[in-house]
Amino acid sequence: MILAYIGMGANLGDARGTLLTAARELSALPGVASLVLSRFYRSAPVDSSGPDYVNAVAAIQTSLDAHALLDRLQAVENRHGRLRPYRNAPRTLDLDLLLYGTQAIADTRLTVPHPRMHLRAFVLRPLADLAPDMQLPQGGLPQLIEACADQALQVLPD
Ligand code: PH2
Ligand code: MG
Ligand code: MG
Repeated sequence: MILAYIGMGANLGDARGTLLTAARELSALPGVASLVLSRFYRSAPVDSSGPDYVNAVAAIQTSLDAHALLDRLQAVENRHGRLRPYRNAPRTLDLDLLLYGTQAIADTRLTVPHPRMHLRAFVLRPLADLAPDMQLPQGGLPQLIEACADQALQVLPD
């Protein structure tokens, strides 16, 4: 089994409800054994426009290989009405494979670790809920979070 981290985001529709439903769907996938969800965070869109985002991170144990997992994530996105009209367009659901064990993958479909995750507090803060001592290639989470431009994240109450 591999420990993988999934970045979850939405800024259209019932964003929080969609993330909760998507987390349940991920945990029910064949080849996914457990799922732990971070807190939920609200923040303004980064490099984008539209309503505020709700973001979270899920940690899963999986026997799926990275590309099969990516296929499943995209199928869940599509089931929630995800459209891709242009880069960083507002979206009903975004599921990004952030980390797949300790593997580094770079091909036409997938780059892991996610190439921008170390720059985004909306990823790092929920990630730190689950793995506060995690080291990324660029450094530890508290130090990376401090250096992020998107500091104004609001923790949503449970
Ligand atoms: N995702 C993006 C672009 N900008 N901003 C926030 N706050 N949260 C996101 O999830 C997000 C974003 C592209 O995936
Ligand atoms: Mg994304
Ligand atoms: Mg994405």
